[in-house]
Amino acid sequence: MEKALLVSVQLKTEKDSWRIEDIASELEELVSSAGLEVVENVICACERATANYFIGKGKVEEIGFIAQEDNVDTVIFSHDLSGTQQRNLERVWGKKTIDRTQLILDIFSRRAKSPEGKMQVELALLQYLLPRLTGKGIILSGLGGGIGTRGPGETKLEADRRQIRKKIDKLRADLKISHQHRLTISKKRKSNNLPVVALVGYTCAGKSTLLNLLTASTQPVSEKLFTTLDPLSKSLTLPNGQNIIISDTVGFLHDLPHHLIEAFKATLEEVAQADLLIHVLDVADHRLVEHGQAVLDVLSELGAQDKPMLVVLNKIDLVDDRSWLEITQKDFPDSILISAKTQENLGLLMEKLAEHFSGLMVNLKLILPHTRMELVDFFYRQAKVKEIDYLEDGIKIDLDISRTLFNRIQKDKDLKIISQL
Ligand SMILES: Nc1nc2c(ncn2[C@@H]2O[C@H](COP(=O)(O)OP(=O)(O)OP(=O)(O)O)[C@@H](O)[C@H]2O)c(=O)[nH]1
Ligand SMILES: [Mg+2]
Repeated sequence: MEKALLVSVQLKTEKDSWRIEDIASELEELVSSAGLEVVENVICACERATANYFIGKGKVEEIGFIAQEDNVDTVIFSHDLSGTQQRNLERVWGKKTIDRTQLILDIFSRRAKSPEGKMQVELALLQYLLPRLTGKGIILSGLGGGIGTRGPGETKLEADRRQIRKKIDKLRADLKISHQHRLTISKKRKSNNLPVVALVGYTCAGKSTLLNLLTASTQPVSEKLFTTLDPLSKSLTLPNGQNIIISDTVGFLHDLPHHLIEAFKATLEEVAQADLLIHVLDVADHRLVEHGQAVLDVLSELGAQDKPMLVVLNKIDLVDDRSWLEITQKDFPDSILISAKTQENLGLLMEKLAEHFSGLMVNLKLILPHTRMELVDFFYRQAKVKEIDYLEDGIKIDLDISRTLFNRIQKDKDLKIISQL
């Protein structure tokens, strides 16, 4: 297993509400999720970043010594490094040195399965690399063919930049096409008039576990960060008979690299288009409040900060002190406590969802001719049939149906509506 030495930096000049211990522990989780072994995590408090090495000379020496002693393969920084800083540190230490953004990009590129996911990661990676090119040759492994030949009079650096910009443009154009395709699908869905609920939240909060439970799906889940990259939508029938679409998306993170959010905007369209967001939080994590804020920050970047939101405090099975749970719940207005693992309060969540959408439902009592059995089937599938009587002169049905579906069928001349509430 590749051995990693972590450098978690706290800059006095930086306005970040996160405690250094939390920044350090999250970096460890990221590194383990990337499949590396953490041998040591050095915490550095610095006045400000230096141009040459990011951290002070003394620290550079100390870390170099530890890196040799522990025989580490890679040094990983909690902060982004410039190309110069990265090269200087690699030269002094003789070790591969990367930053948090590169680490996250690496995790994403390993996890990306769909063609769209892969293109998005590649776009983010190239945008990260572009300002860091030096002309001395940067290894663009796995980027499909590397960098092409130079035109007359061009320096190597210019040629590299030109090639990368070309590739970025091509990726953007290709992503636009797949985005269009996605929009067509979601328009189709909208024409079915089903409300869309998007699961959002910090990575590892339990979004996919909850989706699996609610819709009997088999979306992969794991304790590693960023398990889900590709969105998945499923249908779900609420207790009031309302059918909805529920979708799972990529998890968020504190200080998520901007390029990555940009590149994933198309996938995150599900979130921007949703009628309701379910914000899933891991109530057993002591960084709960910070996680919640990080999610709200990403939602603002997506322009989805004002969407109706239901806060779900998940993993209550991991908290023994129930009174602490009640106190925590008060910090999140309108939240509910659940466990996607033990299924505690799952019914309550379903009721809350039904309540949210109940304004969209209408109760009908009607009579249908016996020749319209397919409509009875339709009601069983798309609405909630409360009572049905097969009478001599027709089929009498009492049902709750969504207002949008009702609008679609109400002009049917075979329908005799007795009452509508
Ligand atoms: N104890 C406990 N564990 C849970 C619960 N819900 C989810 N987990 C675990 O938490 C880990 C993360 O769950 P996921 O469903 O993969 O989380 P996610 O939010 O989809 O994560 P990303 O896809 O990375 O964004 C897994 O190991 C789950 O088994 C819960 O209610 N209780
Ligand atoms: Mg997931």
